[in-house]
Amino acid sequence: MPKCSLKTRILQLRVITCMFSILFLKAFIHFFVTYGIYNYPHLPADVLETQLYKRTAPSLVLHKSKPDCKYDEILKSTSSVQNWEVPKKFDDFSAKGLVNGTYVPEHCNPLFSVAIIVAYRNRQSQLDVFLPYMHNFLRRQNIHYRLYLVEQQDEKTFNKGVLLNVGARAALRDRFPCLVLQDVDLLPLDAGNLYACAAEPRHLSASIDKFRFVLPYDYLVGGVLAIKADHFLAVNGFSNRFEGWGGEDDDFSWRLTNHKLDIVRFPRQLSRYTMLRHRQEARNSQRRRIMRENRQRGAADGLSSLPRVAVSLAANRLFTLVAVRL
Ligand code: NGS
Repeated sequence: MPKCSLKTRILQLRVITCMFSILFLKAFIHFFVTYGIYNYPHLPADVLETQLYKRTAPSLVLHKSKPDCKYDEILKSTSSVQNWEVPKKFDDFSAKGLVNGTYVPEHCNPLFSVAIIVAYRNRQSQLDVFLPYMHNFLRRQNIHYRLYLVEQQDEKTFNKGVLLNVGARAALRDRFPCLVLQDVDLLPLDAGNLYACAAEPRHLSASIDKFRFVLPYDYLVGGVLAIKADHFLAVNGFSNRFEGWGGEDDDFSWRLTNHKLDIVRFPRQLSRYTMLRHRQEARNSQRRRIMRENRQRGAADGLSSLPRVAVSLAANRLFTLVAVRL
């Protein structure tokens, strides 16, 4: 066997070290470039309240004897739940003050009416955590709200866009000025994350534990989004064409941009969420094609072309059920 000279050995060692250094550097750069946005631009923390859209539903009865509700302390609150502290069971949950998923503060007149719309199917274990958690969270916020659970009750492929459009239609009929579109697997952790619309569409779930609390990309509006009812109408709601997982929210984001609407957010320390674990749904292999086609057609498909679906409304103490059969 030929013996390696010292020079060759050193050279070999250098090549290996060099290769490892390059690989390490590549991984390091990749981590920061593709990992998401840590310090995303947000509304100024000290003037959050001035940026919010103060409007209540015309049906809400206001009492002259009561003062207006206050929001400054809620917005300044630093109280936060750690994601591992989120209860998995609510044995002591009280539905006090709730009728059909609606809540009105008792001691003051709210300045915000918010319809919370949740597209849903077959995730009972998440719903069992979501409903009590959300009502406990929201009842502390001094807002008037109603929770619409829009359930797809057929065996066809899940169509979140259609469900959100149907839910929005119900909320618009109830003349809610602000809609919050919320995933059932997301729970807000910060008490200061006030469920209210801003002048521009507001992405609430900017900092999710699943993404290690960074925003994956700046045009993301999936998860939890608060949007004024008139903006939802102006962009023609969601596309009805996305079946299965993915794409409908990015398509909606494009609709917002196309209407020159900015996406605004609260600071990170008010925008944290925990995601309840679940199996990844089957991805819609057609989603990118549909997104391209929708852009060419200019959002003609949406709320205005909602397919004929069977819808029935039912009351439950914790939510208004909007049952949908496609
Ligand atoms: C993008 C999807 C969005 C989705 C987002 C986050 O890739 O619909 O991931 O998903 N866009 C497309 O597929 C085109 S998450 O990991 O939160 O389930 O909302």
